[in-house]
Amino acid sequence: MAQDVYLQLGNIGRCEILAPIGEGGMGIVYRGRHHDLDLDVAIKFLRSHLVDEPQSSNRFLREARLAARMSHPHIVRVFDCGESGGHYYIVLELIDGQSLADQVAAQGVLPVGRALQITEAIARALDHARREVGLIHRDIKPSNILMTASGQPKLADLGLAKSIDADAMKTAHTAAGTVFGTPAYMPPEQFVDASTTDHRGDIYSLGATLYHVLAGHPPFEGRSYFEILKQVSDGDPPPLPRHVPLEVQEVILRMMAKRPGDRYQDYTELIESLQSVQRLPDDTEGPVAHGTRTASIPEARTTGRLIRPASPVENRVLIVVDIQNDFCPEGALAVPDGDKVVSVINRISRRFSHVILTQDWHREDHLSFASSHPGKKPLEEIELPYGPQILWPDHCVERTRGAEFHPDLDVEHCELIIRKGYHREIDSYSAFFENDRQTPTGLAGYLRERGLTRVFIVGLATDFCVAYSALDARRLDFEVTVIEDGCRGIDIAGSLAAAWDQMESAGVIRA
Ligand code: VGL
Ligand code: ZN
Repeated sequence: MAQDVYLQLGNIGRCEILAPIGEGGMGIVYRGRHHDLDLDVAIKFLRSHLVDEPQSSNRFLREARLAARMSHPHIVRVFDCGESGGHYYIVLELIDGQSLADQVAAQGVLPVGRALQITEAIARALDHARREVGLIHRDIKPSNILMTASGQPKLADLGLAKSIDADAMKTAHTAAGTVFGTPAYMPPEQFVDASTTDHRGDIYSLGATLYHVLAGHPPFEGRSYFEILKQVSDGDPPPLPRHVPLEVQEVILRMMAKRPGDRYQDYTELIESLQSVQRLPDDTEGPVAHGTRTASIPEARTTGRLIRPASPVENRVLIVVDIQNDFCPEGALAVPDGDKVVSVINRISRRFSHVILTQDWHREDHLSFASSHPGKKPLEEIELPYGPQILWPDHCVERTRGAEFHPDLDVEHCELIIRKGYHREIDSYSAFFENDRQTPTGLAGYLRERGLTRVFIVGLATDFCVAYSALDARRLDFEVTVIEDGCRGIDIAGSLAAAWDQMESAGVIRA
């Protein structure tokens, strides 16, 4: 028996070998006692069949060297490493508890607050490791998080870690195209090529770990590697238990976004988010936005689960925003060259089998009209109960010619018209949420139910209804492309450039 071999050794380095305590991918772990330090330790041996592969033994010792350069309360410490009589070993801090995986298996799912604390602690450990030694772990999962008896999580097993640190690079190489890790927790990009995975891959796996401790099982399961791979690249994890607040589910979905660019981009951002959901549910209501006009569009406060349904054959939809007479030259709220987009949109629409039109549709005494507020002029801003509102000239009054679609707009296969702004008290720029930024129009539900996940937007005006719609669609986890040629803007005090900036940083594709 392989384990007996080590027990029979009795000693290695400065340590006495006491009893086997566990096994990992590359190694077998024993409890031991360090003579000089007068300390109980863990001793990890490189599996005997790997000892003769120089690559494995190098990688094994590299793990020790990387870890030895770090000192963090949530990273397992390394005391020593070496080779003796053909055995490679690492002497580690002994954790007197079980792994998070064992704990969940034995005691069931963790309370949400506890799960978030642990996740935050590991995020801090990863942030530290990344800053100190440029480390990317690449195998974050519940069995690699050890829990001390007093409940402190410690990140373990840097066996697959890579360092992007320049001099570590010379010794530490993962050949391009190499794939490894634990599939159920691995980000899609790591299946393709582990050598190019960056810290956002760890953020994904930490999200999958958080999912596991809240659900009691990994986000993706399958009978084979390829079954899991398929799920990881195309599927959505099954819904989390109902007691997990939606805000927490949203954090997990963002950590586990398929595309690294859609995840938290760094640990600071992630930790902030983890902290803000730990403060739920008492103080989630931020103050209502007040006062001064800003160039930035307020974020939609969504409820509802951000989960995409199964994909139909054609999952693209074109949303044509407000191509109405009042937004074209000679209209009441004319957008410069607004009518120039009509022929462009007619042409583009033929390449879509799903087209939706939106229609600005106001009562004649609508509160977004300056004329409804004595003494106020268009483009002034006022405060309505839901927040700031720019005042406009009367436009798109229901059943008037100004509210009609441009006569040349030719989209005979339009399947839905979404009207917005039809209540006197509230305006709606976005096709998804009214200007209180929380009342849904129903469009997201329509798109989701029909599996239309790739949204393309054209129309008027780029910096208002188009930009609001695009940002909300991104926030709701749709893929969004705004086709510039099919849009024109109003541009009040730099609003057009600001809208593009905001759209691009939200991940809207500018085509
Ligand atoms: C719009 C201002 C007021 C738009 C609608 O379609 O962009 N802008 N109502
Ligand atoms: Zn309007």
